Amino acid sequence: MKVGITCYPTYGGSGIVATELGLELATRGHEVHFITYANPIRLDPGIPRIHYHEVEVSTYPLFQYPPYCLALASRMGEVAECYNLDLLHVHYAIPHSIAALLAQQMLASTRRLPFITTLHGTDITLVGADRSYFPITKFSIEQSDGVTSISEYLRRETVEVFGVSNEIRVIQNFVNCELYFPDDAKAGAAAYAPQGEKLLIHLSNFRPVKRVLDCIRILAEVRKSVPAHLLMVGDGPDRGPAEHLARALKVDRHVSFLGKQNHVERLIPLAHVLLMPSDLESFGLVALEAMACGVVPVATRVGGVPELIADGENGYLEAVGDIAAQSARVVALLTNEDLHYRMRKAGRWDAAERFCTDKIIPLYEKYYEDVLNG
Ligand code: GMT
Repeated sequence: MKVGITCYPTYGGSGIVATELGLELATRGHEVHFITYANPIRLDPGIPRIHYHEVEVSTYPLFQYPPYCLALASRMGEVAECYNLDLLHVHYAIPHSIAALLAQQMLASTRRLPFITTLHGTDITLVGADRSYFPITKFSIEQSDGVTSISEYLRRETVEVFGVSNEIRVIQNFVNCELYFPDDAKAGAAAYAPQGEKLLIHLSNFRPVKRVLDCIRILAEVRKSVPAHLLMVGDGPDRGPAEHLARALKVDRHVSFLGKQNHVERLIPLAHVLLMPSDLESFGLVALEAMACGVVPVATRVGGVPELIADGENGYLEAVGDIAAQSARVVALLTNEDLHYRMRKAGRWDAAERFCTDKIIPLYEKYYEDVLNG
C-alpha cells in the first residue's frame, strides 16, 4: 500500500506512534509518505520506502495566525495525487483530520482518497473537548473513513463526549521489543549514580497533566529510606518549577534534568523504576517502553493505564497525587530484589506478548484493507 502519514513531528506520544508505525510499515514493504511541517524526531532520513514531504506555511502580514491547516491540506492533496496514495492516516484529530477531509474533497472528482484518524488522548480529552474546537472535532471524526483509538478507555470517552456513532476500532500502542530491551548489567547507570544509587526515571513533555513535581516529591520521600537518583527526560513548561522544587526539597544533587533526548531506548534500561504520576493518560506509551526495557512502572490509576499495567503484577497503580503510596511502592521495589525481578520479568513478557510491533502492526494493515474495501 501507499500510505500518507501526518502527525505532530515534535516530542509527544502521538508523533512517536505515527513515526514508528510508518517505519514498521516500510519494513513490511509498504510505501510511506510523511507529510508534516518538520522531520519527525525519530525518523532517520534515508530509510528505504520512507518519503518525507515538508509542509511549508507561508506567512503574510495579514495573517495573525498562519493557516497551517490549509497548507497541510494542499500538501496532502498534492502528495496523494503525485504519488498515487491509497489512503491518508492522520494522528491526533486537530487539525490533521480536517486537513485530510479537505484534501479528500479536493481530489474527489478524480479519485477516491479515504482517510483514517487515530485518536491519541488530549485531542479528545482536553483540546477537542474545549468549546472552540468541539464542533469541528466531532465533525472530523464523523467524516473520517476510519477511526482508531489507542485504548478502550479513549474509545468510550470519545463516544461519551462527542456522541459519535461511527465505529471506532481500538488498536493499542505498541513497542519495538528489539529496540527496547532490558539491560540487566546497567553499566551506564554509573554515569548518573556513581555511588551505586538506584535509578528512577521520568520521561514526558513536562506539561501540567504529567505532574512532574510529584516525581521530585517522590524522590525526596524515597531517599529517606533508599539512596536513589532521578533522571528527568524531556522539557516543557513545568521543568523550571521542578528544578526549583528539587532545590527547595534539597534533592537537586540527586536529580539529573537531561532535556529532550533522541535515543530514550538507551536511557530507560538504566533505570530500576519509571515514575508516571500523570493526572491522565489515555494509554501511557512511556510505561510500555519501560516495561519492554525491564523497568517497573509506578503510575496512577487513570484513563487507559489499567489496560497496560496490571496492579501488583507488572507495575503499580496508585491514586493521582498520593505521594506516600507511590513512594512506598518505589521503596518496596528498590529494597526487595525478588519483587523487582518478578515484576520486571512480567512487564517484559506482557510488552513482548501483547504490545510488540509484530502483534499490533498487522492490526493497522488489516484496518487499512477494511477501509479501502469498505
Ligand atoms: O501525553 C501527551 O501529552 C502527548 C500525547 C500526544 O498526543 O502526543 O500523548 C497521548 O498519546 C500517547 C500515544 O498514543 C498516549 O500514550 C498518551 O497516553 C496520550 N496522552 C494523554 O492522554 C495525556
